[in-house]
Amino acid sequence: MQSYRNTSKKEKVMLIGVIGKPSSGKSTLLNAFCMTDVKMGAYPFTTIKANRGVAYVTAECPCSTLNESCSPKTGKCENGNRYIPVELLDVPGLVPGASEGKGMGNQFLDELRQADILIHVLDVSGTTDEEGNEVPFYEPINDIKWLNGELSAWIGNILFKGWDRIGKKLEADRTKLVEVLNEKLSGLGSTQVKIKRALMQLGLLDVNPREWSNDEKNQLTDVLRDNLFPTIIAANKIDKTGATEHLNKIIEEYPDLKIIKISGLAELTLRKLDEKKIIKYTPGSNEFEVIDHESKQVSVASAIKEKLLDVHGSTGVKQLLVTTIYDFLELYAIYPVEDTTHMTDKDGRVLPDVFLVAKGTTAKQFAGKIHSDLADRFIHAILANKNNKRISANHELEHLDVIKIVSAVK
Ligand SMILES: Nc1nc2c(ncn2[C@@H]2O[C@H](COP(=O)(O)OP(=O)(O)O)[C@@H](O)[C@H]2O)c(=O)[nH]1
Ligand SMILES: [Mg+2]
Repeated sequence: MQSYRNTSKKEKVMLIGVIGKPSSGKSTLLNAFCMTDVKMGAYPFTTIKANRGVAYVTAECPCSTLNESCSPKTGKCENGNRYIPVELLDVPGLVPGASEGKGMGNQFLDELRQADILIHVLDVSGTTDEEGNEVPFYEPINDIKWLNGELSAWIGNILFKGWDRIGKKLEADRTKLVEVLNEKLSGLGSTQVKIKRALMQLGLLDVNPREWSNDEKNQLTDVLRDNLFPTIIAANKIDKTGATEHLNKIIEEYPDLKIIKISGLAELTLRKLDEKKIIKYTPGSNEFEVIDHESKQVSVASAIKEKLLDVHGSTGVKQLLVTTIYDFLELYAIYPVEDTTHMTDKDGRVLPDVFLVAKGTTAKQFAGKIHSDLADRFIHAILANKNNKRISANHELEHLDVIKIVSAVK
């Protein structure tokens, strides 16, 4: 019997695509997200590539139950809070007509393929039109409608390309329906389960595909869009006059949307003032401490406090990330170790790794994420945070579990 010897395989970092019309505030939000008060680990300070950045979502660190501090390979641990990296992708150039090649067209849509989830940065101030031009009045709810329409059109173009020919083939052999549709959308992260679920939801599984109406085809692309590209709305520029009224209208019309109100600019400004040691600001907080009372910029921070923090409770930016990861994606933070007593890897490093995995992930599936063959040789696992309880392959892991996988010798 042998337990796994290392956890060095680089875990797949969650990728969040940040979309929205020009001037909605994508780059500002990305900058705010990716500014941290400590320069950390393996990642450079702000953006990795021109339009990519790393932000950190926090989780309780089990090291607080030990007498020793941990040594994270990525991120950091502060006051018992582990900072887990997630990647952000700023996707510019989305305008009405993008699915037909307008703006940056399909080039931008293609960038989205890699994203696990989308954040739609929506300018709820109502002062920029759909192309980002300043206007006296604009209804932000329109942006949700046309943007969803563009994503659907893009998916529909892929799905129904060459449909006449495919429809004929499928008519001859209907058992291939799910497989064929899945193949078409495999580049967008589809699975047969997702396709089948969408077809069942619309009652299309048993209908001859050649007889699907245009309405039914549109419904299918809409359902697939929501499945393949789950989206959370960041109602941005909430600091501006009139923004709350626009936001309320949106919530009334779309009560099921996931919306978080934010001010990316206020967050970026506070983080910059913190970096300059003018104030001490903790992201997510509704207040800050003034350090340099002489600085003229204190008045900028005070205005943000009065107009935003006191009214809305925070800038919303930290909450946006936390909600996206834990409530919306329902991810759990899992810590793999080798030695359950000391919670270390084979080199004696305390809690070096943490993985964000989907709720429902079993011990064996988790083993597969560490080493491709570890799942095959899986015998059982041990939960260091639960009195070394022994668990079997199908045991579903819980948030903050500390797990040792025990596997057969190769
Ligand atoms: N008042 C206010 N302005 C913002 C906010 N976020 C971004 N902006 C401004 O909106 C403009 C466009 O922002 P930018 O991040 O470049 O938008 P992008 O084109 O979506 O990347 C800039 O002038 C920003 O300062 C916000 O939360 N409040
Ligand atoms: Mg930009």
